[in-house]
Amino acid sequence: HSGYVACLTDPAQIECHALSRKAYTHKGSFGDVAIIGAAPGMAGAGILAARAALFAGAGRIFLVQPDTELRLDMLHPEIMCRDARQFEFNKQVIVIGPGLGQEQLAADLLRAALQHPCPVVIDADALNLLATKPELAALLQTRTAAALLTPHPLEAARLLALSTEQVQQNRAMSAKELAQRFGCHIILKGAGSILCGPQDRHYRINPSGNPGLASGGTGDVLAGLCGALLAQGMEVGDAAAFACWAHGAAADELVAAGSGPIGLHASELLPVIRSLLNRL
Ligand code: NPW
Ligand code: AMP
Ligand code: MG
Repeated sequence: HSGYVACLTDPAQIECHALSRKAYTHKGSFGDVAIIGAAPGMAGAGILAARAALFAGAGRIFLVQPDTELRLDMLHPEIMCRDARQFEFNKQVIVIGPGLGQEQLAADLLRAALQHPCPVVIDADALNLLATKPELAALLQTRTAAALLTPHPLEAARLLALSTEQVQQNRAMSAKELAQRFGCHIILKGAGSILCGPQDRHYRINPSGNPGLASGGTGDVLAGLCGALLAQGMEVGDAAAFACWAHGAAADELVAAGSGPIGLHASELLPVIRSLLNRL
């Protein structure tokens, strides 16, 4: 595509020294992540994103909900569940969208997140809100802090006002168009996820992963993982590439162990992702 060059992600070439831990560190050294989502009926999406941030090493994790359907993740009480109406944005990396819904409060939360001067990961319903609310898209375009958009092909199609087929026919150009239009880093998900940044002359193809990932909740795990890597200080392009690689590699390990592709589910990725990060 006119000098737009493809390369496969090589995990060995991704700068991830930010993840190594020195003796005199504390939870403040590994960043705060606020997951904004988990509306009634889709609490699981927010929980999966929050758990992914926990298993990927973020210092503190908040799960910020439009309605406090959930007061506590009983399996992971480390996660602090908060009511969005009372939540104060501080220095957290924000992951917004998993199970967020598209009500007025969700749009207000996205506006507040876009005005927050810290890295933001925009997924799921937050992408759907961007596709329907031009004022929010304009706010994203004027932001200076890092932003990472993680659409699946239908979410990308909504953002580009195309059909899913049109996006899939030219995935690399679709990702590039999104990166340039919004001035953001993009992960266009699906088999062989495509990654690119707004200034990039190349795009990356993620080589890991398999059809075991084709089940509800795996994208929510990816969003939380991206948030945790950003909170630990990785540069946004590296965080996106490394998150995609580790997410797919975890699925590949599960399949090799006989736990998929049939029946592989999002929760199972979490301890395997943790193990991969600790084996770096
Ligand atoms: P089809 O069926 O082929 O026409 P939506 P969502 C397409 C939350 N969740 N290649 C495909 O379309 C999310 O976080 C909650 C081609 C598919 O049916 C969101 O907030 C969960 N097409 C909300 O639900 C677990 C592809 O997109 C359609 C494709 C809605 O999100 C589930 C789905 O897109 C979920 O995460 C590909 N690779 N990938 C929970 N446990 O609480 C996707 N498509 O309509 O935007 O719905 O992604 O489920
Ligand atoms: P979402 O649709 O938001 O739940 O995200 C699904 C996740 O699973 C993304 O990271 C996709 O790249 C990944 N995924 C889905 N289907 C496949 C597949 N057939 N091969 C590899 N990865 C997949
Ligand atoms: Mg999703």
